[in-house]
Amino acid sequence: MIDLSLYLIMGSQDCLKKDPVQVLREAIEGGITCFQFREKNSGRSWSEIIQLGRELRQICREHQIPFIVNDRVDLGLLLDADGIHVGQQDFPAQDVRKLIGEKRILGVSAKTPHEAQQALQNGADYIGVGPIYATSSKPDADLPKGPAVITEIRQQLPSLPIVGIGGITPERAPAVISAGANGVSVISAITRAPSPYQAAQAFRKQMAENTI
Ligand code: FQP
Ligand code: MG
Repeated sequence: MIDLSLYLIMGSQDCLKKDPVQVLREAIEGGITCFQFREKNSGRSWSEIIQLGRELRQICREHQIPFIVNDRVDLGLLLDADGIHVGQQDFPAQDVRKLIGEKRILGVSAKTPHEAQQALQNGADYIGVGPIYATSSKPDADLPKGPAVITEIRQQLPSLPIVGIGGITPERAPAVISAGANGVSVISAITRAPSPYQAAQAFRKQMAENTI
């Protein structure tokens, strides 16, 4: 399995005035281990999204960072992504698996142990569980659940890779890992930081020093 320990999710809508290409470069330099391209309500045209996707894909390839595409199987296949991430309202996981084959990674969002179990049955390679804390990056997010939901899922599914998502900061990351997650997924904490490089480094440092 891929290294999910510090999983950056980003689209141009998350970068304010910064260039997403630059944010990704800095984040990779700072130590992210996985990347998801999630373009949502950015106002960009499809041809602009595809062009940006190609650039980000290339950077990930150069640095051997897994490149996952959010929601869109067509975009993911076009960009030769390493994987696709879908939520409960998206294309059904088992159908995504049929479209992407066995070699590409399938990530599925799960909010409860039941959804986690279903995701595994439907072919998920990992699940994203959240929101753990309150988030500003996703206006339609549910209420925060706290790290305990990860522990609950971990008890039922001992070997399923889990990444926590939603409002995770460097300071909160150790609690998410200690609850049983393999990694943390972040948007704002890196994309909106004055230095995405330093923000990614801060995550690495906190997780190295405060988890066993
Ligand atoms: N977990 C992860 C990951 N990535 C995500 N994009 C989500 C959860 C959320 O469909 P979804 O997925 O509920 O919302 P959206 O499409 O707006 O992102 F595990 F990869 F961290
Ligand atoms: Mg989705």
